[in-house]
Amino acid sequence: MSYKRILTIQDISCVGQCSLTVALPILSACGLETAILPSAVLSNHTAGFTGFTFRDLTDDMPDIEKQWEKENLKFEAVYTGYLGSTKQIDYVESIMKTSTLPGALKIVDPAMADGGKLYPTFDMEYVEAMKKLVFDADITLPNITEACFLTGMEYKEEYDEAYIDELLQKMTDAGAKTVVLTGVSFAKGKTGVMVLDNGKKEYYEHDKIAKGCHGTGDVYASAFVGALMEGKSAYEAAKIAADYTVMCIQYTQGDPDHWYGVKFEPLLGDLIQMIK
Ligand code: PXL
Repeated sequence: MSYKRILTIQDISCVGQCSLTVALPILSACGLETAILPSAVLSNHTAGFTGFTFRDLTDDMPDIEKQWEKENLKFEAVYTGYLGSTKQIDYVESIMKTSTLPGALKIVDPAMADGGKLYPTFDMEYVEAMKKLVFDADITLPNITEACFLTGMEYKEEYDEAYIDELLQKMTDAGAKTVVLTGVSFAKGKTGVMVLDNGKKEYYEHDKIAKGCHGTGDVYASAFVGALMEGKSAYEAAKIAADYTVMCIQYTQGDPDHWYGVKFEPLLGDLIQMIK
């Protein structure tokens, strides 16, 4: 079995089962040496708690990058999620150049919006900066809201396949390579993922279990990256990640105290089985 070293850059939400507290265990369970670069430290995520603390770690990044350069530390892939600031995006772009091995994969989850709205810490300046990162990446995993912000297309709750095709076309025109568009639903009670890879479009549909479960975007993206790095194609990885995320939502459902994230840890063994 290959043993790969990946870097993931996203926030530490101390409580809330999202970003690094999800990515690190999932990527490690998939067999990857996982280095982390925290973009910010929050007391908890920003969706649904009464407030949150936020320590931006942007200014630490250039020194971390210099130190890694001095040690000649290089990664076979970089996977980014929720970032701390607009300025940070420039630093992340630089790290993607200086800290990668030749042929390293750049995987960008824009992680900035959902349900037609930006998350509370972001504005349009951030969206503009994020465009560079997304359209320069090898693979990006936006949800429909994020793809709309990135392309300027109108966000719709109800749509048909022509709308999704236009969204994918606009992403491609702007420079996107492989696009894994999440939360694409054509039928009541169903949702799925549309994968555009090497000009080929494939859709994987599954049951829609609950509305807007927190942290599932990060569970999905992390499982996708884990499966991809273990040699699956983008479509296979998208399917595995969808099946795993659905299992996690099902496992969490019915526990009203667990509204802030999904119980993904007890099902890591199932994810590993799906990948092997
Ligand atoms: O899951 C995305 C995410 C990551 N990090 C923080 C968030 C969110 C979503 O709200 O608030 C801090």
